[in-house]
Amino acid sequence: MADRSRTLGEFIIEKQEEFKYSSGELSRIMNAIRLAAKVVNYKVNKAGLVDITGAVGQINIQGEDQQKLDVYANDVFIKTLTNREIVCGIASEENDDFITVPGCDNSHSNKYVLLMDPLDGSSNIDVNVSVGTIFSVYKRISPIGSPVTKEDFLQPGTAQVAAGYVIYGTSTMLVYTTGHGVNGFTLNPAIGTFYLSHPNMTFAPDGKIYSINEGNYIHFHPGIKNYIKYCQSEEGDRPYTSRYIGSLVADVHRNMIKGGIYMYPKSSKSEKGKLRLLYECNPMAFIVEQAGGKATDGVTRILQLKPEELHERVPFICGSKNMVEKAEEFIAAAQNM
Ligand code: AHM
Ligand code: MG
Repeated sequence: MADRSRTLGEFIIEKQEEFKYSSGELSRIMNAIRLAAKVVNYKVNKAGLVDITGAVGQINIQGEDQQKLDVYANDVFIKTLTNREIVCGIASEENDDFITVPGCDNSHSNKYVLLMDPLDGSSNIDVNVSVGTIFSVYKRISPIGSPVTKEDFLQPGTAQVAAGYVIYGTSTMLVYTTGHGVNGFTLNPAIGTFYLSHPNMTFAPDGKIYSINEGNYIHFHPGIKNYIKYCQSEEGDRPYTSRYIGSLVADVHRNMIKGGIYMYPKSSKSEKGKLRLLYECNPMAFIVEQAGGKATDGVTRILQLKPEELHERVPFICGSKNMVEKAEEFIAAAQNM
């Protein structure tokens, strides 16, 4: 049963007490994300009302510079985290290079770096479809008190300390894990408070939904084509139905609640798929695994991939365990042909 009386703020404090030697740093990061999410949510909800969806650099009617919402969200998350000096570095899908938080080499001794996609699926904003923020947190590997290095950000997903997403949908939710299961909080917009609405979220081992951009079918490799045909075939009374929003957070969130598989595989057009390992795949894979699901590039577990570049892309398949394993079987069979 959902415990609707518990707020996210209370939950963060309770969980901190469970970690024996916790310094409260991770709790402060979660609190900053909670705050930034509310600011972005406010703007996303107004997107249809004010002329904010224009291109960067355009001047609006008040003579102010217009900002695209993804740029706005990026600024909000970066400023919220840097002003509070609670991380030592940030890497964002919106920035070419990582950011060193001022003071991390002298005035503060923070140990975490944060990676994020501040507004994923932003091409959906103009048509009033759900978008999301995705984040993940790692402990730096370079010495505390020195400037952060690229290696702090290029850690495998297994090293994540926390990961989560915010979905700006029919209601706004913050879903996150610190490696002890997945919990979801829904924002009550009237009072600006997130409440624990989805405790212990889990992927059913089987599901009915497959989510993939079938417009790319002709470019898919045989294993994926065969898996799609398997899902569509009536043989064995297969129950599958297709749902694809084109917004990773929304597609995975729906599949986690209802059971299903999400796929952005490689294709002859893009051998590495589309999604970014560090900002999209690793955090979603951590959440999916913590909810009992599976996440793979088709062959290898996503969380075990060793990142080489900040913005690298990987094929991504995640969701209900048995469905992902079936897709992997088709991929392996086609490779051995
Ligand atoms: P973005 O980071 O530029 O927003 O792209 C990521 C998005 C995902 O949210 C979504 O699953 C995918 O791109 C959809 O891509 P496509 O339109 O090729 O199906
Ligand atoms: Mg993205």
